[in-house]
Amino acid sequence: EDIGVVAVGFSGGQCKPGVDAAPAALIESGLLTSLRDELNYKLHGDDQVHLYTDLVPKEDPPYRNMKNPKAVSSVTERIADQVYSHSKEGRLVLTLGGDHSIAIGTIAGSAKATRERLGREIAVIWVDAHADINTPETSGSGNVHGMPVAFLTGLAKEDKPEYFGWIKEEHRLSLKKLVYIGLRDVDPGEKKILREHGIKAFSMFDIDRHGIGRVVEMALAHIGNDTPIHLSFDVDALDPMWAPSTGTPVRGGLTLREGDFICESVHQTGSLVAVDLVEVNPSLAPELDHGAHETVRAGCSLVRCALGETLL
Ligand code: DIR
Ligand code: MN
Ligand code: MN
Ligand code: MN
Repeated sequence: EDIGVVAVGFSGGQCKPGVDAAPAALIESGLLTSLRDELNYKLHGDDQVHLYTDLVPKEDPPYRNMKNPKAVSSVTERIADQVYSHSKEGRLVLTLGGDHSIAIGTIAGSAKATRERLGREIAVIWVDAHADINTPETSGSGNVHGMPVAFLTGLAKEDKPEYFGWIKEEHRLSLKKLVYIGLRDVDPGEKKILREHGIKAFSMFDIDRHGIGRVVEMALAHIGNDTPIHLSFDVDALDPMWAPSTGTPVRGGLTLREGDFICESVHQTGSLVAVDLVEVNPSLAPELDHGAHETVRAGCSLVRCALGETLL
């Protein structure tokens, strides 16, 4: 089986440096070689990490309250092309972030390719402590990593191409085909959006109540059988006990085993078309013994599970 790898060293969707170093750390710890040698995947694309420095302008003042708007827009537009090219060839696309703003590019690219290749709309399983569905207007922080879902679903729109106006209908995701798992830190404006649009979301409360097995079953049932799935996994969905080195850790999260189970279950559907792993920041939580190393290890585990390594 063929995998397209996109290694994205980009941190402009939020304010903490270091998340750009994650792809190199994941690759150095042997993630890609194990996919190649143990799972016998044929890898295409990068072992080299893209830094997209040519796309980051010198002047990039806020626009509609967004920070680094031009940089994030042009980097995600480029990522959309990279993911599209792999996906159009029928490869499963693995993107190693970077902050979660990069999902604007990965999902735009896989949505477009899947429409063209299979004539199908993709579904997205968004695993995260956060909903990342702020519009530029509801966002308190101005960080675009808190807005990708709004742009991808058309809740946020913009005409100017240099400010995400490049996102067209073929790049978008239907609100009905979106499902969240792991939420526990959702802004008031985001809660209103989730409620008003009836978006399917399984919070930590739901996981405590029903167990992870039942929650994943319900999430997959919502998506429907035989729908191409894009899994976007923010490592901060895991409890900081397992993934301390991330920009916005929130206590009370998934165990590593619960995260792995989500990934294994999605692999088992046979419908996976793309996986993102984002928000690993090896420069954070240095006060914790082996914090960065453990977080990288957790990230590798999630990806391996999504690609079927742990299933018999
Ligand atoms: C917050 C935090 N909702 C924001 N979002 C984060 O900035 O919009 N997403 N940390 O991962
Ligand atoms: Mn996120
Ligand atoms: Mn998050
Ligand atoms: Mn398999």
